[in-house]
Amino acid sequence: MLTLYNDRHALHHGKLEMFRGELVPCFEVPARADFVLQALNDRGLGPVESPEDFDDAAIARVHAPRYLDFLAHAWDEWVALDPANAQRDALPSYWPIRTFRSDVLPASFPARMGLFSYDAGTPLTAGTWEAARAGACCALTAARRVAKGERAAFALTRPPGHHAGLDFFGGYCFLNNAAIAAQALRDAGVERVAVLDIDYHHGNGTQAIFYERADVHFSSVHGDPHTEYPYFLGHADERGAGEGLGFNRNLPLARGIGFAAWREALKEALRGIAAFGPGALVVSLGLDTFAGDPIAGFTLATPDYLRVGEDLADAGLPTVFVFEGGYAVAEVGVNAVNVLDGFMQRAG
Ligand code: Q9C
Ligand code: ZN
Repeated sequence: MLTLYNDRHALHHGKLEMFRGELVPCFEVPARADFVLQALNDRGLGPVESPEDFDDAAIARVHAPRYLDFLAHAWDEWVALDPANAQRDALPSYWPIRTFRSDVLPASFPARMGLFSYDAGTPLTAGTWEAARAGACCALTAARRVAKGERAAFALTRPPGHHAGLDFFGGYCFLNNAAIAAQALRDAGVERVAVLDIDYHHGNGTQAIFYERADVHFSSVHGDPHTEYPYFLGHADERGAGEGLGFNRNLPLARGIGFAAWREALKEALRGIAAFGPGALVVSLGLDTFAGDPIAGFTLATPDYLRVGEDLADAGLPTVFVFEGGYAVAEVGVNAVNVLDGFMQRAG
């Protein structure tokens, strides 16, 4: 399978995230993508190519201008607060929750960190903008190649994207690569695009971006938000709104379930996607459904990912894969490549 590899991903390298009252080492580390690239090479599942460059307009099809402007300058503003900040990552501490205003842009940088985020687990670092921007270009290149007739393409990039919304970061995500790819497919003339999110965590950002639209269907199989991150979105009764009513589908599953139950939910999601009749599919490929994942709760095993790839190929759609979560670092490469390998073997 054609892979587009963002070789600038390691410019985003968070040190610490807030977890249960203390700062702990980040789970979302550069080695994750390195292991996937290694596994691709080991399997001989090439070619691996460099992304093309795109201007900000393609990214601004999904994200708000004031948010992109904030991200582009955030690190410089952080260091301007205190030169010693160059040695530590920026994390938010103040959020405009219900009853506060979010229409007035604060002059204070810490206030804007909160305005444009929703958790304290997503450090912003010196190279975050460059890495994330190159990641969006990676997803855009994958979408362009699929729009031009490639059966499938894999955007291998980090930081991940599916928790990032129109104007917020969180869940280790800054730019929503899957949403950017889906919008690019629409803009290339594909009338209906489906996004299927199989990361352990609900893709709240992607859902929100397309929630009122009938041209992009979003389906997600994930840990039940009653107990699992991101907690405040991803319930089964979220079906879309306005023109988008009926084009959003959540299949939350209890923590601890195994592959058989998970696969039934995947097949149910694929039936809904088939009924939608899309011209292309974007897969938010999280591998944190793996039994060994340190921050998630499903129990998929490494060979199961071959079956996942086969099921996705059976949808018969031009497909863009976008790398999302998966924190069992030593296994994430083989698990990801099993999906892609299973897909290509089935697709022929
Ligand atoms: N200390 C993605 O998989 N924190 N994001 C959970 C762990 C947030 C996951 C608690 C998890 C975000 C792309
Ligand atoms: Zn995840």
